[in-house]
Amino acid sequence: MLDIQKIRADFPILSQKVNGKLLVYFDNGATSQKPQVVIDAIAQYYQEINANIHRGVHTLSQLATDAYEVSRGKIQNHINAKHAHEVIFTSGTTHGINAVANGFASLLKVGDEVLVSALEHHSNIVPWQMLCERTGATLKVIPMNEQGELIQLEYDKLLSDKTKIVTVNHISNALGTINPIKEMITKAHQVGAAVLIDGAQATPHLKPDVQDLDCDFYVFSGHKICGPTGTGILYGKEDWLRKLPPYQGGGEMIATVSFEKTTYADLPHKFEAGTPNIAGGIVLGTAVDYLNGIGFDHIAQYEHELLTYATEKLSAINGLKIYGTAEHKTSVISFNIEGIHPYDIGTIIDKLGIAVRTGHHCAQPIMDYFKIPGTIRASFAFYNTKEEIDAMVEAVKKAQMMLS
Ligand code: C6P
Repeated sequence: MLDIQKIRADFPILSQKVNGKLLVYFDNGATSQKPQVVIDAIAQYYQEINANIHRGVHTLSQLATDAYEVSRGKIQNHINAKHAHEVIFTSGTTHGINAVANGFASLLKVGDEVLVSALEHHSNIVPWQMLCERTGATLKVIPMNEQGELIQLEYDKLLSDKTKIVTVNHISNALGTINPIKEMITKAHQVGAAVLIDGAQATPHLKPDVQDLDCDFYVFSGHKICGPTGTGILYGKEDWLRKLPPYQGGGEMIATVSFEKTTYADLPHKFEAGTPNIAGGIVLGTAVDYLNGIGFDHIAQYEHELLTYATEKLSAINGLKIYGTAEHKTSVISFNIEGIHPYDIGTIIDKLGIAVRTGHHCAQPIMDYFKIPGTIRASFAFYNTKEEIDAMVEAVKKAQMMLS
């Protein structure tokens, strides 16, 4: 059992008033709030050990380097990567996907196929479209059904020896669907394709085990797991990271440089050009420690309760339709109210202190599938409560009355 009031006290922003009302923060899919321990760790880094890393022999530089590498080790343990050098610090999920897509440009040719899913965020569509434009490879799409589940029979049909990489999210940001990625990875490997998993929406809710999943790449963002913005992780199997060329050139990613030839540094530095977000990388380790202190089993169980409660309460509102009713779902509810634009509901409930996301959620193909401009998305975290859900339901009813 989680002590929610104790957990809420860790998050100073949650006791704040917005528009004169106590904040109800249901936009966790966009970014999570930060516990005091994370906020303090950022200040502590700048107050005590701020220096550039991997560069100086002086004490502060060594302290900062050590803290950065300790954090890499924490992430390695957290996702169960075999080696610390398979964990690359990035600025976020988008950066990680672009690094891999860019690397595949050297491997693809006309006739090859890249498989994405109908449930992807734009960050896991556009880099692959750009890759296909560059190489002449073809982008194919695994379709979804009305519940927001990927149609596995269609996936089976799309896989062939032409498929070079399958790239799919672990959990959909717009609908909350949890995809059966383990089975999908096994099938992709049977035709010799690599697999990238976009874990941006999964990592706030579960602890991925990259060795058990056997994925080739797993990417996620630090800011969605209580860490700072501008942080993220690209996990890649050692063989793949060795095979792919670096994404960016610059300081720290080299072994030797002359005007005739440059040789690259070993992993992970080959993919970490330039001065990174040092404080962010270190504090991402603090955030992961914080979440593991609460425990992902507890988080998953409690968030499932919130999802069930909110689904029941919202479904009782006349004219309300929920999009995304997959059997396996995380704590995200996308909905609309008949005859009312999602922005109008979002704007009114914001005045009542309720923060939700409205719009296409950077997943326009999903909105096109349902023939809607967007949805209202409430995404819950372990620090949310049933009382907050009640407040949202009342606010939505009020907005509906005002707008109809
Ligand atoms: N989704 C949302 O409100 P970045 O911006 O790089 O940290 O994450 C991009 C991204 C990639 N994949 C998925 C599945 C995502 O959900 C996101 C970010 C936020 O849904 C902001 S658009």
